[in-house]
Amino acid sequence: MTMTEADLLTVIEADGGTPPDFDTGLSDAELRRAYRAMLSVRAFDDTCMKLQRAGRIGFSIPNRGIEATQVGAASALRPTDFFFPSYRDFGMALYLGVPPVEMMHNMFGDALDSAKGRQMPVHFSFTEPIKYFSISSPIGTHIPQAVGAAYAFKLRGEDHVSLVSFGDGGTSSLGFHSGMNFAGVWKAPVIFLCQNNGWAISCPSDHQTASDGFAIKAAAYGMPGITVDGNDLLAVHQVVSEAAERARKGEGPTLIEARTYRMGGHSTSDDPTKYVPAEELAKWAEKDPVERFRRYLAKRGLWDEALEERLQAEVSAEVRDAAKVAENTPGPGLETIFSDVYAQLPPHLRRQGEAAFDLAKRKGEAGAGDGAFPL
Ligand SMILES: Cc1ncc(C[n+]2csc(CCOP(=O)(O)OP(=O)(O)O)c2C)c(N)n1
Ligand SMILES: [Mg+2]
Repeated sequence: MTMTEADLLTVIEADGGTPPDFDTGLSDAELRRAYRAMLSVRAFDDTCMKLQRAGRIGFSIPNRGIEATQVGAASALRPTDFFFPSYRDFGMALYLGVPPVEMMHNMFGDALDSAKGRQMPVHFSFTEPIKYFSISSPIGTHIPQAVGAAYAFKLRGEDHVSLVSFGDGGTSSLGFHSGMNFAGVWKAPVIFLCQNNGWAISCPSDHQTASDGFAIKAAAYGMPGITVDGNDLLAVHQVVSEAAERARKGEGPTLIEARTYRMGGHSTSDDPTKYVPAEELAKWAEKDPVERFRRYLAKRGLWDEALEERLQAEVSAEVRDAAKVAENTPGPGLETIFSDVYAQLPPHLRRQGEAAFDLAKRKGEAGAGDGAFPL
């Protein structure tokens, strides 16, 4: 990709400074809340990695390095907007007030998981306090869903927007192209947030496309395309705010490419040391989004060591307690296999279910870890 760093929309300089008179659009309380949310992502992420390594959960997805994109985008929208996130978007939920324990119920797939244990870990879905659509494992299939929802807002005269988040690899999916095309034609109020984090599992992002980056693809679908520094929370906040404003005014969709970096493996099943060049990782570690935002807050007089200690203690305790609660919550009952599927269960399934429940009563249900996790 020939686009250079100088072409990126950036606000926070390396030393934490910003251009004179730059208006963040966020209050001091919101800026601190954004910082806390990024720390919360790290705590949640680290805890899930340890839980998986200890064999207490089956799977997780590292979020390290991309916190500013997630939180910057969430901070630009309203809780009434609709989110169609990727599996690597812990920060959107955490910034907008989803309690970590609700996310942990999904990680453990327990009886209080909103999907009743039918989804993989990191496949969150919430209706409160935000509209957070169930994560789709197949890459890109949620993109047309977000466009459909946005078109529905337009038809109903509602001023919500939908934000759909996906990776650099996601731009190679059919869902990306059909979603972008429909959104452009319908002028649907949707924001396409492509998180270019350098990798799609072990495929580097410059093997993903022959075009100069991903934002350029917007032109073919008749919408603006913007490339932003994804490790800069304020820059992401600014471009997502502008895209939301355009969408609410009826001016249609925007494609945003946030340049960031996955500072961990693809998932807990991956060993990135096999393919990520150590010097590349070290280069991006210098641009760590959390440290950069911390320097910004310190320059503004909104951060000090005491605050750091307090926030770190709060987020670690919150995540630790959440894991304890979820681990001690029983698994979903066997009968939930059939709940939420049919208004009226067909007789042949009822018979099969009764036979299975009877067998479980006589022999006992399968326990956690009886089957090897397939991924
Ligand atoms: C249709 C489809 N093909 C392949 C996969 C396997 N797969 C899971 S994640 C992934 C990489 C996606 O990369 P990207 O879109 O850049 O997102 P990232 O993981 O970097 O956040 C692939 C290929 C899948 N889930 N769905
Ligand atoms: Mg990627």
